[in-house]
Amino acid sequence: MNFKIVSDSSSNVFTFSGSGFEYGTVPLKITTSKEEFVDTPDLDIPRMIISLSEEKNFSATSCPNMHEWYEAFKGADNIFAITITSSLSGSYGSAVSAAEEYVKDFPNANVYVIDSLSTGPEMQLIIEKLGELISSGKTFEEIKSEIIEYQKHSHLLFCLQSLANLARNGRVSHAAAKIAGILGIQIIGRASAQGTLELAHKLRGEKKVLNTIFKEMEMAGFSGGKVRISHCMNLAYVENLKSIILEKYPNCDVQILHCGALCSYYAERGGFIVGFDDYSA
Ligand code: X90
Repeated sequence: MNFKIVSDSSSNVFTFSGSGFEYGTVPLKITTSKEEFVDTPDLDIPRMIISLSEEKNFSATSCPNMHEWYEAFKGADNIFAITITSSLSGSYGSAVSAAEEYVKDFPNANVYVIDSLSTGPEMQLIIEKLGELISSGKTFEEIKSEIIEYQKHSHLLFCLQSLANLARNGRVSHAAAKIAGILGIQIIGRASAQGTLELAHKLRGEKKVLNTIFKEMEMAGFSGGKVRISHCMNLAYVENLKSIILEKYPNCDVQILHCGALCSYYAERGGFIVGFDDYSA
C-alpha cells in the first residue's frame, strides 16, 4: 500500500510530510508577454509581482496538463489528487484524464481526484486531513468517504484589493473589478458550495474588513476549528486577523502561509485567503 497525495500548486502547499505517504505538487503557470513563471517553491514571488506590475499588455495562467499529473502519480498505487475548483480551471479535468490513463496502465492502482471546489488554504485543510487519515492506517475507500464528508465542513473566504487579474482572465466581471480598483476598497468574498467565486462585501478600513471576515467565518459555522491563511505580501494584516481569532478562541490552530505564484497572481499584492473548518476546537 503505497500512498501519495498530489496537489496542484494553487494549494500553496509545496512540502508536506507524515507517516505512510509521499507528497507532490504539479505547477500552474503564469505567462506574460516577456516571461513564464512556473509555480514552484523556488520562484521569487516579489519579483514576479513587480514584473507583473510593469506588464501592461498581457498576462494569463494555465493549468497542468494530463501528462504533468500522470508524471506526479508515478511510483504510487494509492493516489489522492486534489485540484483547484473545476469551475475556474481545467486542472481537475486534466487530473481526471491522467487518473483514467494511470489505472489503465497500472490496473491495481487506485486514484481519486478531489475537486476542491475551492483553492489555496481550503485545499491545504483537505491535504492535511488526507495526511491524518492515511497515517491512521485507514483504507483507500475509508479515506475517500471521510474526505468527501470533510469537504462539507470546510470553507473559504478571501479579501482582495484588486480584481484586475481575475477580470483580465474572465473570472469576474469588469464592473466588479472597477469597484475593487477604487483606492482603499477591499472586496470580501467566498467560494460558493458549487465552487464558484462569490463576491459579498466591499469595504474600507482594516478594522472593518477584519471584523467582517471574522463575522463571515462564524456565520459559516466557524467555532474555533482549524484555520489556514495564505497571503500575498501582507503578513502584518493577516497576523491581526489571527489575533482576532485567538482572542475569542485561544486554543484555535491558526497557521499562516505565503501564497504561491498562482494565488499571488489572482489575489494580487495585499490579498489574502482564509480556509477554515466548522468543527469546534
Ligand atoms: O487554470 C488556470 O489558469 C487557473 C485559473 C484560476 C482562476 C482563479 C484563481 C483564484 C485564486 C483568488 C481568491 C479565491 C477565490 C476562490 C473561488 C472558488 C485566488
